Amino acid sequence: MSSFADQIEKDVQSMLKKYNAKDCITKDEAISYFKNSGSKFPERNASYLFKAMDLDHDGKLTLDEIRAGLIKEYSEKLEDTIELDIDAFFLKHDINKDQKIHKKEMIQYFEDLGTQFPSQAAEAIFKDIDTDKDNVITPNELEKVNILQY
Ligand SMILES: [Ca+2]
Ligand SMILES: [Ca+2]
Ligand SMILES: [Ca+2]
Repeated sequence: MSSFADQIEKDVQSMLKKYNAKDCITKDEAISYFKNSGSKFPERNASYLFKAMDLDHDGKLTLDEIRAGLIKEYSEKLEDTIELDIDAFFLKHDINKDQKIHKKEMIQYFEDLGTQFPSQAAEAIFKDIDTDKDNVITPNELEKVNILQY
């Protein structure tokens, strides 16, 4: 099992615990959870939750439904993070703002940083990211790598 799947299982279990439920969450359990947690609109909150997660509309959230809901939530967050990272990367390196990072720009960046070997540093990054080897990094190419390390 991957760590992602482990995390989802953990979250499913802690959600059941939170709602004081056994193997599925009923609407009543959700309402009383929101009541207990001090929500002003417990019923409305429960309705939102069920609208988002109760895929077969039977008024119960089964383990599979909770799982699917959590996975969706995670992947949306993940996508947001990746987009933010790509934006930040371009802000940092795309000096002439043409939405492409030319090798010159990357070298410039490392020169400004005072890196000892700016072209080698740029070269190393292009080797990883510039998959079509045209010496230009595009947003598409960035999407395919984990840029957190750069
Ligand atoms: Ca259901
Ligand atoms: Ca550019
Ligand atoms: Ca390229």
